Amino acid sequence: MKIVFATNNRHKLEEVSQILGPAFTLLTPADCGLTEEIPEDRDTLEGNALQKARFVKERTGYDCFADDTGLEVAALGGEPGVRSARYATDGHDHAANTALLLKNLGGKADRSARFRTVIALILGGREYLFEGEVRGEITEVEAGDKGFGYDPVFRPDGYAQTFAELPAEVKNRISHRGEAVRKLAEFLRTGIDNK
Ligand code: ITT
Repeated sequence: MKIVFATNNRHKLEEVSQILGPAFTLLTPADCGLTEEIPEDRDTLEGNALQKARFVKERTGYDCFADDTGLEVAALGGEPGVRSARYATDGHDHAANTALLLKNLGGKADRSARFRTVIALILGGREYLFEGEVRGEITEVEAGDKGFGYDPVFRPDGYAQTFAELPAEVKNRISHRGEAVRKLAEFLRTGIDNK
């Protein structure tokens, strides 16, 4: 099955295509001739995921899905949350975002956090949402060079290593995105929304 993934993040593209496996071929906005930046200025993950998917559907005519993900840190009142990509700057500066997170958490005893992903799918004129989350802790220092974004400082519950130290297969098996993408895949295969 061919489906358009409304993302400009190549790390996400790689993860999602690994999770979906060979039965699905993912097309990017660029593959559909769309080079404009995809807007994401809503104040919830659901709002942003729908905004991205609707933008690509309107511009290209293709059914598609989009992922919006946030890191929610308890001691920071759920921040950076929906602003995870733009926490430190207007851009997607992963190093600056991570440094700011560690600084803001300095001295706090509670380092619990979760990643949450919302996927919006537009198919046959209808919209569907799928969610996934993983709970864990923000480490004191960065560790590992796999993954992307906040992975070097996120240690999932039940593991001694960060997402950036764990093999991609392990991250994909237990992650926020893994859970949401498997729900999406199940729906695409069977037509049953098990959200
Ligand atoms: P899109 O083109 O799909 O919008 P994006 O990078 O803007 O890509 P999001 O807004 O969903 O993606 O993600 C917000 C930020 O959260 C992202 O820039 C990363 O820094 C971080 N992030 C998302 N998923 C992550 C993951 O699995 N591990 C670590 N950090 C992640």
